Amino acid sequence: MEYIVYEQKGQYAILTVSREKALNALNSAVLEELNAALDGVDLDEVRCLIVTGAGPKSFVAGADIGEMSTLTKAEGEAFGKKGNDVFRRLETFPIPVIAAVNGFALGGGCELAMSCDIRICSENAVFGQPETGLGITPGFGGTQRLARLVGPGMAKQMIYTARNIKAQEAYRIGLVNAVYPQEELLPAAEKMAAGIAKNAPIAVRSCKKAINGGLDLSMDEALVLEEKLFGGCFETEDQKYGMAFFLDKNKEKVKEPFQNR
Ligand code: DAK
Repeated sequence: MEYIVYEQKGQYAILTVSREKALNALNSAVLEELNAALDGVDLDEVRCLIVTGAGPKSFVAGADIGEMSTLTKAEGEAFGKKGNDVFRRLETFPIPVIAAVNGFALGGGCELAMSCDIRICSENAVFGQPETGLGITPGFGGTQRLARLVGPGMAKQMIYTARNIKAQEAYRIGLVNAVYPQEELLPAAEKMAAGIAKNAPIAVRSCKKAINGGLDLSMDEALVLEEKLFGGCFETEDQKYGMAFFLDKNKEKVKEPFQNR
């Protein structure tokens, strides 16, 4: 692959958008490679995925403005669909995805981060949806995911004004969970990924399904969804082992890793 670097590190993996000379902007090739990289994730082994950008300056500075500038209406829709499909795939990917936002996350970059389950960022990170300043709407889910994450009032302000916000403001409005010095960002993401990977994988995946699925349902329907996913855990060996370990009074015993079964 030319624009995506994928590295598996035991039970988690790091996917890096690597088109540094264009601040990792998303052209069609990057989007296609991102999709192909997701095809290649070994879901039997990998329990958490980190998405980041190459270099110290930018996570992803948006969709490629050069490529977009000459699109027709039909081509614009096709480009939007290509991005939406891969971002939706990431959002519904079976395992948790952490965005380690290491700099600019503008337009499609902010939308990529919002498609991940969890966002953390570096102190130099900048978030924004500058599309209205370019004569377009956000096209990779920004109008929908930003409103769900930070509330409609703040999302509308950011989108209508096309004003960028810095890391601390992103933290204040709940767009990111934590802010780190640049050099501590990836280690923090890896520590979080390893912590997630230690927990029972089927339970973690079920939690992702329950949270994501439940947000689109009424509370009554969402609780039924949770009950079903909760019930399903009792057919797993990991549940039997996890609870038996807790109940075992032998304090010397060391907890075995969960088996994903
Ligand atoms: N696209 C293409 N190239 C980009 C880019 C981008 N989004 N962002 C940066 N680059 C390139 C620059 O052109 C420059 O290339 P060279 O001139 O060196 O060849 C290189 O990266 C370095 O950028 P700068 O020289 O500008 O670096 P600075 O530090 O001065 O500025 C910046 C950094 C991030 C503030 C600035 O580059 C910037 O403002 N970039 C554009 C940010 C932006 O507006 N992003 C949002 C793009 S709009 C849709 C589908 C998708 C979308 C919308 C609709 N539908 C189908 C409906 C998505 C839209 C977007 O993402």
